[in-house]
Amino acid sequence: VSPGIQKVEALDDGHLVCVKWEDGGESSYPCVWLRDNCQCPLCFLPSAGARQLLFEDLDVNIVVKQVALADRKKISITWPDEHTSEYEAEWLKKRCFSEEARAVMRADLFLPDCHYWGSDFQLPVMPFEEIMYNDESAYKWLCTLKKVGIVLLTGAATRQGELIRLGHRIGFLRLTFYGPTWQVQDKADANNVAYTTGRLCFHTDYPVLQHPPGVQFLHCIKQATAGGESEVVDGFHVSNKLKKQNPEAYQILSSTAVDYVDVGVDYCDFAVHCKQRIIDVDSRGQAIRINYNNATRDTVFDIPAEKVRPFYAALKEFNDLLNSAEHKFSYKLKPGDIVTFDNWRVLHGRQSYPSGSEVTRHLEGAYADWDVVMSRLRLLRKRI
Ligand code: OGA
Ligand code: NM2
Ligand code: ZN
Ligand code: ZN
Repeated sequence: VSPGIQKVEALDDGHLVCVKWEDGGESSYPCVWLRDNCQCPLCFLPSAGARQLLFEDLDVNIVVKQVALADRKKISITWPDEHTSEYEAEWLKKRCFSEEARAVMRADLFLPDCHYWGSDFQLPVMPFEEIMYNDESAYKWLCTLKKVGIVLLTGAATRQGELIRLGHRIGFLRLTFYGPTWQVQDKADANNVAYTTGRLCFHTDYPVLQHPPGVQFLHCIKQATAGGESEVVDGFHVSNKLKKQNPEAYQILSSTAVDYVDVGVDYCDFAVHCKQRIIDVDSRGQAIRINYNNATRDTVFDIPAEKVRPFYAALKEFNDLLNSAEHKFSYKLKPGDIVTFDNWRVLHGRQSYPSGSEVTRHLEGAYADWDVVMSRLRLLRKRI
């Protein structure tokens, strides 16, 4: 509950409205923003929670004509054209432009809090059915997935279809050229290296897509007796280490556009090409997405020849760090396990396993977008 308003006044020749709170704090709101965000039924469509006011109809140099305290919990503004707007104290408080208030809002919306881990890590485990039926458990699952990057769900049935159910639980799955869900098993004429019995070194899935899937689910239906163990590593943690230990390698990997390719037939025929930086960074140079699959890295490499060796040297530094004993965590999926992880952050791999005449190992996989997962997380938080 926000404090009441003690006083409101226009400043800066009417370009700014200053609110003095009863708790002693102060917030300033630019008038152009206030007019833009008028909540009246002409300017705002409450059923859509969306602005109806057209940008064309906004005067970006607008000033207030009059500002008044309607009551301790509301201010009202009259604009030069006599349009009036009201703003609730709580609504204003939430939208305060101070650095601290914005940091609170940002954290609340996007949960940027990130717990790094290495080989000594305790893999978070939760029962699958519990997250399916209990909202608090589902909320905890998604919060941990966001913060830690990986959660193991246990006790699912050992048949196909459990990931479809999980998809309904969050909203919907991400369809790709490998289908709504896909079967990781040894296949004749495999259209992907994942569909062999071979070892997969650390990778993120599908960097060949412009917007790689944010979240991955792997449901173990059948596990190989020997081999087939899983490995994971915290790509953000390792990227940070690389940045400290070898800034030049970090610079190369976070700036070089690497070509990826995937051509074949599965759900339908496809010829996908994309350029991605292996370490994608934000404006402050912080890693925000790892795009690395050695199998789909193209033979075409669209960089000048003299940059090729330095690139390989940089990638070797990164790959070595990913595989160092202090960073990687190993485990073996059991039938009924579903590993859920952040495919933008956590790199995964598997050991090879013997091939047989029958299927000796079978995982069902699926993807979801972070938008869908975060949406469900926020709704669950509101509900519980
Ligand atoms: C994949 C994959 C892991 C495994 O299919 O992309 O990484 O354990 N599979 O088979
Ligand atoms: N599969 C597992 O980038 C990739 O090709 C990842 C995708 C085949 C759906 C593998
Ligand atoms: Zn209005
Ligand atoms: Zn994979």
